[in-house]
Order: sequence, then C-alpha cells, then structure tokens
Amino acid sequence: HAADAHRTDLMTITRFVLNEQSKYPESRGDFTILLNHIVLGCKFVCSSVNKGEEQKKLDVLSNEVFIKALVSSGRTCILVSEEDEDAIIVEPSKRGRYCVVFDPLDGSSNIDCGVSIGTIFGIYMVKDDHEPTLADVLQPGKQMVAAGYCMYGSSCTLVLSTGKGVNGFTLDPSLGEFILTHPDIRIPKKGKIYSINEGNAKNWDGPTAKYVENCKFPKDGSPSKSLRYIGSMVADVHRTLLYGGTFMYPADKKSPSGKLRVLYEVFPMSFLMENAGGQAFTGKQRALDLVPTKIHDRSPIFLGSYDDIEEIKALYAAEGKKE
Ligand code: P6P
Repeated sequence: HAADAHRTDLMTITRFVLNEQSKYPESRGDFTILLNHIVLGCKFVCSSVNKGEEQKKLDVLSNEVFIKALVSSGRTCILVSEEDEDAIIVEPSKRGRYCVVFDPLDGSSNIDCGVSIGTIFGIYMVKDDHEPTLADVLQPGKQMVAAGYCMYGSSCTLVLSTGKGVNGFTLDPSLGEFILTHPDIRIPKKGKIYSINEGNAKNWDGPTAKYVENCKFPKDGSPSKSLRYIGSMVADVHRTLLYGGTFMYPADKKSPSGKLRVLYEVFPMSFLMENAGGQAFTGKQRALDLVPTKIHDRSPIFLGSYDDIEEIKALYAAEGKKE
C-alpha cells in the first residue's frame, strides 16, 4: 500500500506552502494566496509557450497576465516588472503587504528556437500599510521573504525558496497542479562545470580571466571543467543548482555593471543559491547585501557551488590588495 499511499498523497505546491506557513502562528494565509496567483501566471505562460506563441506577443501577454493575477490577489502593493519602465503602485482597494519584482519571460529571445526560458520572481513584505513607495522595493536582496523561478522547457518546473531551503515542483498537466518532485535541493559543494559567455573574454577583468583560465588549465593537475552556456539565465541557473559549478555574468569594459538586473534576476537567483548551500558574489560583495538605487539597476554576478565561489572571491580579494 506504500506506493498507493504515495500516489494519493499529492504534495501540491499549495499544500507544501500551507504546511510551511502554518508554522507561523501569525500567518493568515496571505502568502499562500499570493503564491497561488503567481502559480496561475506560470501555468498560463507554460500553456502559451507550449502552443508555440511567437515571442513578441508572448512577452507582452505574460507580463499582462502576471500583473493582473498579482493585482487581483489583493495581496500586493507595488510591482516591478522587467517589461515596465516604472513601478506599478496597486490601487488602494486591492492593496496587500507584498511587493513583487519579476521578469515575466526571461531569455525570451530564445523562444523561437525552442531553448528553455523562464519567469523569475522575488517577494518583499512591507512593514506596515503606509502609502507604497519605491523605497519598499529598493531593498537589499537579503530582505526578500521568498524568491523563485519557473522554467518552461521539456517540462514546467517551479523552484521556490521561502528562506528555509529550496524545493522544486513539476507541473502535472493532467492535474494542472505543481507537484513536489525535487524536495530540499542542495547544490553540490564543488562543481565540474563553469558557465559564462566566452564571447566576452576580451572585455573581462583580471580575476574573471584568471578563474576561467584555471577552469580550462587547472594548476593542480585536476581535470578541466566543462563549459555549459545556454544563454537563458533560468536554464543555466537550474543546471547549476542541480549539478553544481558556477554561473557568471561579470562586469566588463563594455558593461561596467554587467548585464543582469539586480531586483528580478540577480537577487532571486542569489536567494535560491544561498538557501541551497551555495553562494552569490558581485565581484565586490555578497550579492544579497547589495542595495539597489534604481528598479532596473544591473550588477555583475558570480553564483553557484560554495567552494567554487570561494575561489572567485579569493581572486578578487588578491586583485583588491594589488590596487
Ligand atoms: P548574453 C537573456 O537575454 C538574458 O537576460 C539572461 O537570461 C541570460 O543569462 C543573458 O541575458 C545572456 O546574455 O550576453 O550572454 O547573450
């Protein structure tokens, strides 16, 4: 009967989060309601991507679906989307205590060739019900209460952390439910893969160039690492989380702050990495300690296996001593 019990004991993402939230006596279910509306947006994008909607429409469509779902949840007060220049202040009658920052369809330039893409989101909670302002979202990533991504690939996988570990859920299309498939994800302490756009090599700074050199020609005689670069952050980060290694988008002469956005790319992925036992570093500091000044700020990012990021931090520290 054990197998049957497992079959009938459906651990959906809603049930999982309800269990987690029930540990907080003051919890009133608001977070679970908010998450359910994010999940609704992910289900919509998953079905649209699978229908083969063309990129342009899908970018706009998915953004509108997430905004409408988040506002209608009645649990948000300010939204920041990669697709909108300005933050969205939710109308007073529909306000709640959460601020959501998100990229509705990250890597969307890859849609037309079938490469996996994803939604990335981070959640802050406002302290009280004051008039929401940008200050509520210009917070360091360590203030996030939750973060996650949904990857639209051969299957639809949602990876989430509420600050106590990382869990992965796979959409079962026959049920229309995300079921727990990757409980308590822990990133390997050290990896055999490095992930970076080698096409930018001529613009890299010393420490990045040295680290990549060490991956290719290890000084200690260990085997070279493999290069894996998909060019879709959600796919590259998901592989790094499960297999270990590093994902890097460094600053370079062309883009001194790197390319990836702080609020809805760097922070959520860094939050997940730390909760899975990994690290996330900007080249100068712990990524989650960064304080954004504008909602579309960029930052360099090095994230992944704990020991591999230690090596990168040591190279930057040595460089700092020289200056
Ligand atoms: P590059 C996709 O456009 C994206 O924003 C991320 O998903 C991805 O990691 C990065 O840019 C790829 O950038 O410069 O290597 O093409």
